[in-house]
Amino acid sequence: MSPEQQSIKQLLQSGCGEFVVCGGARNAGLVALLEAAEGLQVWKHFEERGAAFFALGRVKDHAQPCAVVTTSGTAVAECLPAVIEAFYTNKPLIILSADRPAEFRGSGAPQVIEQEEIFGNYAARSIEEWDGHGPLHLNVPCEESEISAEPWHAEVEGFLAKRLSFEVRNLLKFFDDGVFKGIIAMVGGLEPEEREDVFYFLKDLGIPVVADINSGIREALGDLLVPEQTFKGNLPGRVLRLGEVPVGRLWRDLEENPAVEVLSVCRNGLPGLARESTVIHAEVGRVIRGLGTPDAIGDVRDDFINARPIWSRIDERLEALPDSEPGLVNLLSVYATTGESLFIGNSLPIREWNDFGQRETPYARVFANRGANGIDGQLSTWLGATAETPDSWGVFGDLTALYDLAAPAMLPQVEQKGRVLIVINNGGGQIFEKLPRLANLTEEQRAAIVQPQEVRLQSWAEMWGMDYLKIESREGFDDLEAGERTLFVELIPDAAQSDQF
Ligand SMILES: Cc1ncc(C[n+]2csc(CCOP(=O)(O)OP(=O)(O)O)c2C)c(N)n1
Repeated sequence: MSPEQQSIKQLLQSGCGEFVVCGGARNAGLVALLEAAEGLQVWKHFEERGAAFFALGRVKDHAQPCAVVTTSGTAVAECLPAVIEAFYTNKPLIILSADRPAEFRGSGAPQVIEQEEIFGNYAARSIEEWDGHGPLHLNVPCEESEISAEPWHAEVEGFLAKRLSFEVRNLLKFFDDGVFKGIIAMVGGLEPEEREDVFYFLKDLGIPVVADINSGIREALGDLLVPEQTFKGNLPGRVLRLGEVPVGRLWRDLEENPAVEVLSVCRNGLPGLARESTVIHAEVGRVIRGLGTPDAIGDVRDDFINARPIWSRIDERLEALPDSEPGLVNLLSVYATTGESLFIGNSLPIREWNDFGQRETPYARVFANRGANGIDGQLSTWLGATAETPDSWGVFGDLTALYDLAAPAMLPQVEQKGRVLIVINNGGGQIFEKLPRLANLTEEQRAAIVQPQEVRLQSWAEMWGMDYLKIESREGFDDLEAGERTLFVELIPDAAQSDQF
């Protein structure tokens, strides 16, 4: 058996039946083998960075491993950002890279780089070392031999991730140690299979909840949901964090307030804070199921009552400034409920959705990439995560979209019916305008960070065959109707209203 056949066999045995191939001369044998196989899903892309993010999206969609197949050289290095994202979110993303045979190493021969340990601590380096959760890198030395194109039948075996251990004792203790100074839950991104358990658990506890849009439960929480502004200058004694690190300001404030006790239950086992706190490293749903039905705690500090006037002030302002960025995001959040899935790309839209999005109707499926907070590869991940889902909505900032301009190359291979790609074009990285630290900088200094831009995105839509709609006000939404092709919506908020808001 050739090294190519050997590596593919190993992947099939570990449950990987899906591949994103980026062709080259060195990996031609691997690509040809995969193309000739029956029973595998094979996607094609020319750009390895996007391909790796697309593969990560596939993992998010069906919770099975997916492999990117690259040629040798810098092609392998292009996968690093997606590998890092997969590492911090514990996703089985596999990089199958073709390498020159061992004797070429260090020779400086064409397209020979040090590939063996290129992903450092971010990826396991053999099937034996891999626990089935995070990234895996298989580097395959390939000879320049004959390429066989014989059809063959691929048998994919069941994916058996080796489960992580978990602990419920710490969680029980956290509640038993007294909650008289107030306890709240902060819920970051959750996996789809964790959502129901977390939702009923929080309902039983009855404590105030600050929930991110990518938790998937924000709109279902009803009165338990409080705006994070409730806790400005009024921090609770304890915070129970479930899932990924929450996106908003409140989590950052906890860094400077070590008196607030924080317990995190999360899949990557990382505290998300540089100061002391406690972590339970586990799948959130499993720990919660292990607890059984908890006793109700409720709101011990009137936080629910304090939340009401804040919600109504927000609603008043949304009405008064309808064409501001929050105003348009609010209306977008209503339209997006008609979709089958929602992906939100970068920090500012997530924060705006948390604070200003509608609070009544849950979304069918919600995704985001929040492992390493990169603005790279976001469109590619979205297309991978929703490749088979009609009526998928994706929301991105303008710089985030500009970062992944080649992503629509995958459109002909994915479901396009009812697909809506929204770019909030506010002319640069507006999240930086919100940072108090930057308020005192000169115009030039600020511009160097915000990176203002005036790119016209209509021609990008044309280039990739997408339908185009520009929306600059609430009324503009009347024309929003998705069709057979992807609809690209350029959402341009009124800058003056946004400032006023
Ligand atoms: C790969 C990468 N480079 C740089 C950053 C730093 N960064 C965070 S947000 C941001 C700006 C995003 O701008 P845009 O997509 O226009 O969204 P907006 O903030 O305007 O909503 C940048 C550059 C990052 N997170 N990831």
